[in-house]
Amino acid sequence: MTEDKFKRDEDLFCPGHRACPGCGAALASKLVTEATGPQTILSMPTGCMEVTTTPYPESAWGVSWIHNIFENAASVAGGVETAYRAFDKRDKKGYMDHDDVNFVVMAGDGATFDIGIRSLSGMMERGHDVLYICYDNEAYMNTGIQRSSSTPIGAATTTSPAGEESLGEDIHKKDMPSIAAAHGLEYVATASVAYPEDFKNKVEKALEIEGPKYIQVFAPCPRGWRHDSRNSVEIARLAVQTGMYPIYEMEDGEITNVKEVKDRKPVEDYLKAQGRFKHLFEKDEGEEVIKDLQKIADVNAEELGIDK
Ligand SMILES: Cc1ncc(C[n+]2csc(CCOP(=O)(O)OP(=O)(O)O)c2C)c(N)n1
Ligand SMILES: [Mg+2]
Repeated sequence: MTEDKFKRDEDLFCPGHRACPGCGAALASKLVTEATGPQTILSMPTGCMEVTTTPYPESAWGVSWIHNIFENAASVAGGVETAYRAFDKRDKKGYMDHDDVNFVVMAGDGATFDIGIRSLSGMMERGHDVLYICYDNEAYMNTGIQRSSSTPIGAATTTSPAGEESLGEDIHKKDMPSIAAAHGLEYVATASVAYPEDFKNKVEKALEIEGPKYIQVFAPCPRGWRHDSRNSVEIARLAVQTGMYPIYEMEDGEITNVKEVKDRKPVEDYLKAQGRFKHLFEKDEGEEVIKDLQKIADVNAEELGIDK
């Protein structure tokens, strides 16, 4: 591409990638690069965002981008960050100052909650100056919609299918932001692609802080959640408006900011919009699961003070 067609400062996540229409993770990626700017080294493990944005020899990324295996995205980012510290102490000809570079991980929920949690924990414990962003589409989408420990109860996936014996996933979603906060992080936040400015502000705020930071962004997957691709943002908004996916900030372990909701909607509005919860409305036993999910939203609302 010629220089004038490829304006690095403006388009750091470029069109032409292979993500599905309505992909929440692709939208999240674009928002991340808008917030980080070009002086960023992004570490990304395997997952939908990796396979759809970097088919060899192409890349949709205008920031420095490192692919690594599932298990070690956080270790790689921590290693790069440490290398920049070392460069600062020596002749750093040709390298930017450590303080001028953003060290970022972007990884799916499977990579974060399950397979990469050890390296994430180590990176946070060692105190690397790394912002870890999990794009949460609540399953292993790239390999065919298998459940992860982020999948909410009641959701049908290929490994938690709904059928005669099953009502979909039966284990509660792991509270990953609290696990991150328990490492003593100064900044942990949840966000949603339905509130892009809020998300970008959180990324910018996190990057101002020295040390490890964790942001989890809700990213609908039309293919995996079985909804029309045009409804991704609306479904993400409903997740917040029902209390199913609260968005908040935690500073030094304390909740300091919550997106409040006026006239919180029933979770049914959110569930009905997605095929992955369809069986809950077709089987009598589904009613109990819907009640459980409503309870999760109510507890979120009470504990976080969501209701306006
Ligand atoms: C150690 C290891 N196990 C399994 C796989 C196969 N694999 C590749 S991508 C993927 C799914 C990733 O899920 P997630 O991190 O949630 O990202 P998403 O695909 O949903 O974007 C899996 C299981 C792998 N590459 N490496
Ligand atoms: Mg996923």
